[in-house]
Amino acid sequence: MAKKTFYITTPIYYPSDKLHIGHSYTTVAADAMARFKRLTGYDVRFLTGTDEHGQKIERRAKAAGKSPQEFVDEIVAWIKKLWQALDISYDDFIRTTEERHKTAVQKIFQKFYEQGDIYKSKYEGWYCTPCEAFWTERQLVDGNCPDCNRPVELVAEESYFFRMSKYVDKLIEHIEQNPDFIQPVARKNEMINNFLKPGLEDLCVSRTTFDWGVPVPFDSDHVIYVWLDALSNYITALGYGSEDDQLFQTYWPADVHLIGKEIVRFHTIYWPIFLMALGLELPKKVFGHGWLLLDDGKMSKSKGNVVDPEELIKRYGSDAIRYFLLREIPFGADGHFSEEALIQRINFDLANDLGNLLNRTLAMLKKYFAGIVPAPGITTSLDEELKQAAAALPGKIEALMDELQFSGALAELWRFIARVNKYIDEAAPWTLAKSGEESRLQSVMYNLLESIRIISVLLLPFMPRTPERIWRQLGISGEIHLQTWESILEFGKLPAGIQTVPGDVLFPRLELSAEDGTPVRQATKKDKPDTTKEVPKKGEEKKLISIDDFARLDLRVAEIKEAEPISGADKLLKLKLDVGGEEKQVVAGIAKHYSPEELPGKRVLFVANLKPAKLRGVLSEGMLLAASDDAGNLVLATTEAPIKSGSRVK
Ligand code: ME8
Repeated sequence: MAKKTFYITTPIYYPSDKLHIGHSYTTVAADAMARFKRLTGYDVRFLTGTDEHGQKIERRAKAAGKSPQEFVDEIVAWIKKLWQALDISYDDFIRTTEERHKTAVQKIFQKFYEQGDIYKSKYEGWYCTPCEAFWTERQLVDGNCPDCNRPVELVAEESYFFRMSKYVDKLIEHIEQNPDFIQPVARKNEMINNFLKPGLEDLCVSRTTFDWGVPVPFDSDHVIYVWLDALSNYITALGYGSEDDQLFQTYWPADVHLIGKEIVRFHTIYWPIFLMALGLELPKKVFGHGWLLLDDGKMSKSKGNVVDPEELIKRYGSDAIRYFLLREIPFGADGHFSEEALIQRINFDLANDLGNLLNRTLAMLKKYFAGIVPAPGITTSLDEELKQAAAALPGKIEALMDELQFSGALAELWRFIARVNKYIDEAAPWTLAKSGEESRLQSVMYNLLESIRIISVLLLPFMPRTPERIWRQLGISGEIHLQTWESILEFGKLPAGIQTVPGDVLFPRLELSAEDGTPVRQATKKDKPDTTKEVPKKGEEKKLISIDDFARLDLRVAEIKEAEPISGADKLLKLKLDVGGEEKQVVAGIAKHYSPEELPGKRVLFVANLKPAKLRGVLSEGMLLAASDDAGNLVLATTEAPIKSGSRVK
């Protein structure tokens, strides 16, 4: 039987500038969906590309001193590299400057003209060049573009017009009869109430005041309006209007056009009307997602490194970026992007929940079964509950993905990861090992490994690189049949007897460095799980730190040179220290225990790599170590015998 098809598209991007991380949002989401559908057995076609014509690009090229073609070629090459770095698995990349597209667009225009949908007249009105959109006086907001709020230009030129009004009633009927067509629902209501019900004006579909576009086939003074040109990409890329339209026959209508909310109008009004005029079916769904915002507003490339996708991928890796984009914001809503939020997701979700689960499990397996997957033994109701949760998971995730709820799907997967982590604590393998309950221990370890395998397969659409790293450690890297959707529908497909290979931590914990905002790894590769150590008992893990953690402290001997009170702060003293010839200033909460006079000359222990901070407006460049007891006594930590200031304390 032929596979079911699934055709998904992103918008085609303007190569007017390098893209920022917000642009990657649509494409990452579309890629996750395409991968999910491939995983679940669909014959997928995933299209993306670039929207290269129009006044905006022509002006940018001119400003850069390049021909438009030269200008777009460079940016398009950069965009393709970016998609590669983000593991975007598109099947086709269409450029509107390609012959296959231009010829088909001209045929479409010709057909409209011949059937009387297009007529020639004169356009007088407003034009927003950044949005490439026409507006009437009535639609402007404070004289600016209602979409992007930027100034508009008055345009008066001879144009061809498309008779939109002819199709309005049919479109309203279609939207009302197909509740899934425009998603989320709020956007559907906006289209009907704000644009369709008030009546549609005919649309200007050609321009004469610049050249960078597809020429109108029968009137070379005109180029085709860039949105008519661009929207057609969804069918020209399938060979519509060419001799070989096999792909079009196979994949049209699209299952979903994924787009940002500001271009919903073009995709749910103009595009369906053009399709109706061509006598073609409409896409099944148009989903308008929200925007990724910065704390100080809308994203733009001018905001620098924080939004530069290349830089972010270099710092954090593409899987972490993809995870953040898909997990952080419910698809449809606006959300905020910040590096702090990204690092939190990496530390909590990826390093703690997921990475730790793998490390703990493999460390225990090494200790109890020499790293070899055991056959399950005695089963309890605790195991049954875990297996049921695992069995229900693929179905739940599929339902959420069908609603394009990426964040919900990941939340569901992470609920299961939390469940498995809790299972470790509940089943307490270390207790089973101590009391010699071998058969029970086998079951627990097996269930953990099989759960991790299920998790890894479900991660594939979202984070395409991480599963392979997990499979290598599980020892199933080449075992394709253990990496499929079918293999996770039933619990227990992981064969016993496999030798696991514990490796690097999946996601080292990170923190933002104070100086330039670049992330610092808190853990290093050397933190590979040390499987020779006792597995800590429940509750103990959090209290212990490794020698590497301790080594991150820069402790020094310092000599107090001066001390003085801080006015208005009766607990604080301002101290001047000598640390191996370097002067440091510290604010210390010791005024109740030491008078300023008795301090100079004391050699104390000083934390030299603490982030500087201001206390009561006074700069403090570190911290003194002191001991205090429950009775409220406090003494400074000093060296047992005199030693040079600046000496390292280890
Ligand atoms: O609109 N957050 O191209 P484009 C989320 N060429 N999404 C964002 C975003 C942000 N901060 N900034 C941009 C065009 N996007 C047309 C499309 S389709 C026939 C023609 C999304 O390069 C935006 O919503 O301006 C849109 O979906 C996509 O990036 C491309 O934007």
